[in-house]
Amino acid sequence: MTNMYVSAKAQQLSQALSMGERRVLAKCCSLAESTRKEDQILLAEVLACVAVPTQPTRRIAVTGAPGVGKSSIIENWGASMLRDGHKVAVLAIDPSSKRTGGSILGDKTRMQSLANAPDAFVRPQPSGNHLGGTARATRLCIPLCEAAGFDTILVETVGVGQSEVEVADMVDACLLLTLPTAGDDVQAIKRGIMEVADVVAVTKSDIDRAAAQRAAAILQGAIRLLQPPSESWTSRIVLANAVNDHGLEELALAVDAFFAADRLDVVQRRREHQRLLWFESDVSTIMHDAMMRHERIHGKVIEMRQALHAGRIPVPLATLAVMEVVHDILQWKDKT
Ligand SMILES: Nc1nc2c(ncn2[C@@H]2O[C@H](COP(=O)(O)OP(=O)(O)OP(=O)(O)O)[C@@H](O)[C@H]2O)c(=O)[nH]1
Ligand SMILES: [Mg+2]
Repeated sequence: MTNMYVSAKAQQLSQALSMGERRVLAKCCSLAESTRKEDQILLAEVLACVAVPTQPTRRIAVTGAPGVGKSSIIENWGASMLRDGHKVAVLAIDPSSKRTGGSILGDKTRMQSLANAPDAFVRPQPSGNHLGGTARATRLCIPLCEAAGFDTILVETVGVGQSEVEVADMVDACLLLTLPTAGDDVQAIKRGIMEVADVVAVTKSDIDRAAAQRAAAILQGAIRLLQPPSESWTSRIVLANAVNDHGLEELALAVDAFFAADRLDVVQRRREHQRLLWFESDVSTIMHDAMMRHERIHGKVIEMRQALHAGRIPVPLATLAVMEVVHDILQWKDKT
């Protein structure tokens, strides 16, 4: 696929990775989180070497408001998948805390049995210093986990704003968890998550089953209104809880149906599209960074920001001023 030079170190790492060596997987995940150029090069080489998994893999986002029960469901559902012979990796994104911070440690203890199981891998994703930093690392960790033999990758993300939209573009299926309270349903619908949810689980159904059933009915109606009818998939609503595990089987069945053999080409096409989106987004990031490092462009942007702030200039004019500098510089480069 590629004729790039691959160092002996990258070959060693990719070999160890395909043997399923957990310490090497953890090391590669650290490379994915690193912003150092040498690390990024090494990781790109590793990913270029690893073989495509022979069995189809499943990439699933588990999303929902803070405290809705994501980690608890993952722990119990994960355990049942392990019993069925799956190998499960969990990438837990937490935008609110740093590597050593509060709720990540909470997650580790909440997902204790998964974290200790030989066929599971739990990796908290430290929040990046800049927006999109976490998404970048998670996106890279998914193929790393697959290379190490994990067939099911669960990405736990707190359902607040941007992280949800970003995560939908790196997984095959989105599982949305929601509480059985009317307020929460409306919130979920408003925030537009319903459009991308492939399976919706009403959580903590042990507390008030009747309320959970009512919430499920409301959500069913909302989905019919919000999602364009699709021949290939109609979103499913299930009840679930992590106390008596009632409903977990329906949840698992809904996800299994999403990944049924006759739908694998749909999943494959979605991944192809995502690869291009990933590339486009990386390209605009490097272009932007490179341009902003140029003294004249940077100076003009700062100048225009100040002018806008002071109300001295309308936005279109400020934009044109920056564009003029960019064009000038590119033309000048063309002539040399
Ligand atoms: N009654 C009941 N409580 C639950 C259930 N699932 C989770 N909880 C409790 O709800 C709290 C939050 O659960 P978590 O699994 O940590 O929720 P989360 O969505 O991962 O939370 P964050 O990662 O912090 O956003 C914990 O105190 C759990 O014990 C459930 O099905 N029933
Ligand atoms: Mg959690």
